[in-house]
Amino acid sequence: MYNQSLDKGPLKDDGRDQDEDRRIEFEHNVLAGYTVEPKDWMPEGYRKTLIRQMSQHAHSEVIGMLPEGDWILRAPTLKRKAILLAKVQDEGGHGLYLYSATETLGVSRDLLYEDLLHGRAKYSSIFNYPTLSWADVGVIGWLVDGAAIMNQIPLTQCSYGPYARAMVRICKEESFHQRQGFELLNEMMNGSEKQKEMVQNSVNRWWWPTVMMFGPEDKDSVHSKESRTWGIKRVTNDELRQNFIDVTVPQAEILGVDLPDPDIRWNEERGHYDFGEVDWTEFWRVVSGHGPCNRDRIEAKRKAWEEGVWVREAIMAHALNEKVVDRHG
Ligand code: FAQ
Repeated sequence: MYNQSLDKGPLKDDGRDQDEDRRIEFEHNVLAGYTVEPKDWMPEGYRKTLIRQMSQHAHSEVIGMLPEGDWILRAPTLKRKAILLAKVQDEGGHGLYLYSATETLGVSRDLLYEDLLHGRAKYSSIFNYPTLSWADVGVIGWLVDGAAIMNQIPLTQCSYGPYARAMVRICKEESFHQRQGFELLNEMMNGSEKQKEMVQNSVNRWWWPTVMMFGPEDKDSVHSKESRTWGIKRVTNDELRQNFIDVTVPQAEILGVDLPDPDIRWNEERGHYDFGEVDWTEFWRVVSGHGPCNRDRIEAKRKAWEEGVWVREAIMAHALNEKVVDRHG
């Protein structure tokens, strides 16, 4: 909903800090459920937090194309190749919606991308792990897209309109990805012993990195408090992680795979599954650039950026030419 009170121009100077008055009113309106649009007044911290989170999210989508992209040429059948191509293409599309939505906050896509290529911007830790077998493609769909949806559904209710609207479309596509990943694994689990082993091995490698995707525990999350005050984050990292585990354990049972955590068991009192200790040292090692594939991921993107110069120049020349033709008939 467009909120006029967020866009009413300078406040009367009654001796109080104008920005402080505006911030209080802003937070009040956001809590009341108003949607903030690009031209509305917003606190600088809100704008910066959104640029940080939305650009990290966009980078995650485009870096996320790489691990699965490695399997396009090796897909076992034409049908699987077509599905995988479409999925990777969807992820590129998600990156584009998210870069566009971030640009509405007054920052250029080129600048954001430069930050990624120079290691100044983060992207999701999960994409720094290698895809070693075909089963990894199914496990990324089932677990990684499953975790992404769990995190992104509350973002459809985010206070910033362009981000919330991008999330609606992205969630629809991600949920299709999650189901096709599950279907691929289900087929393998009904196949040969070797296929079943591949799936189990893949689940063993991807389970903990997926549980880490939701970010640090709430007690160590630096941005959660402000993000929740501003209606950016609606659900905490730990709540999302718990929800993900609660929905995924029964799915693993249906597939017939074991999750590599001996502490997972139903807790009647809490109404949730208990689970084991996350290795936060590994998480921070990967986030700080020392995961198995961090260097390769950035190198692949840098190479694509450099080799794509002529494409960007051609597109620009074509666009300018169209403009000249438009102007002169
Ligand atoms: N990886 O204070 P918090 C996908 C950083 S999309 C790396 O809790 P916040 C689609 C965090 O940035 C997956 N860094 O932070 C797909 C912060 O560092 P900073 C991406 C992480 O923002 C599927 C510091 O730790 N999804 O998978 C991670 O309040 C399949 C402290 O953390 C999104 O980006 C991490 N996992 O909460 C594609 C969703 N976690 O910035 C291909 C939007 C935390 O101060 C195939 N983002 N950090 O330097 C969010 O919801 C939030 O940003 C969180 C983190 C929940 C990720």
